[in-house]
Amino acid sequence: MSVIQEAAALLDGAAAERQEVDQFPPGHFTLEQAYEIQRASIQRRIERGERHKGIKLGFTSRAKMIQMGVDSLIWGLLTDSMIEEDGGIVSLSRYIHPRVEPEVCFVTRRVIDAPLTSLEAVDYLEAVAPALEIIDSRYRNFKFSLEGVVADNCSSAGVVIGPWSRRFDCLANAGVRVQFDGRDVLVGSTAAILGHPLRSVVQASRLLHGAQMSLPAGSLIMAGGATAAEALRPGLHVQCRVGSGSGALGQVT
Ligand code: OOG
Ligand code: MG
Repeated sequence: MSVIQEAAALLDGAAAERQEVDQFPPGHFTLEQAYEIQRASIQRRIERGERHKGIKLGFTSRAKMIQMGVDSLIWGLLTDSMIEEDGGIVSLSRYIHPRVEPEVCFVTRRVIDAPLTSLEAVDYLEAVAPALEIIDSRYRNFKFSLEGVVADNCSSAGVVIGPWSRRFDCLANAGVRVQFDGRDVLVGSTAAILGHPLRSVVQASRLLHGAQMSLPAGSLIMAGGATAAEALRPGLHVQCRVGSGSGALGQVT
């Protein structure tokens, strides 16, 4: 087996078995190969019957870069099996050492197959929603290099999406608040996401173009965490609110 297929099988197996693995030695593969590993590992899920659902961006905020010690924008692929229900119960046994972080999610209304400008981005979007991402690195102790995390599909594991709306006007510098059992644990602003979450759509279009990929209409785009992530524990009630009052995008639980 090639380095690519071997790493893809290892990481896919780790996710499926909820078993953490050691990091690859430095220089084991390049960043370009890491994206190939990511695609090969998702291909294994597709062959098991999962469906492509869209993409996620990572390290679009300083808070996330600092927490994880990685300072480049990265992206990963979402499948339908990662979707958790808004207001539902998340079974932690599906994960290894899950953390949660506040995001916003877009759904596209047109195929994205060329780089977009910020002005064009909204035309390609059907709706936006407050969202929570559940990240779950397959690496031991949640520690990784840039190449390592990309190969591991950027720690993608779960996504919880709140109510959809076309309130794109609410996205500029909206307050983001995550509560665990009613107590604030993560507080920030949508402005932390590349200055404005719509820039994540612009970046997504560029990254897709660079990878010679397109995104069909109806795809999800997770904009990236607005704050650092916080570990999940059994029994927690987790709620995320984006915006407030007349500028509220809504909440997801
Ligand atoms: C990598 C994924 C980063 C984000 O929103 O910045 C990410 C990780 O932190 O494990 O999802
Ligand atoms: Mg994220």
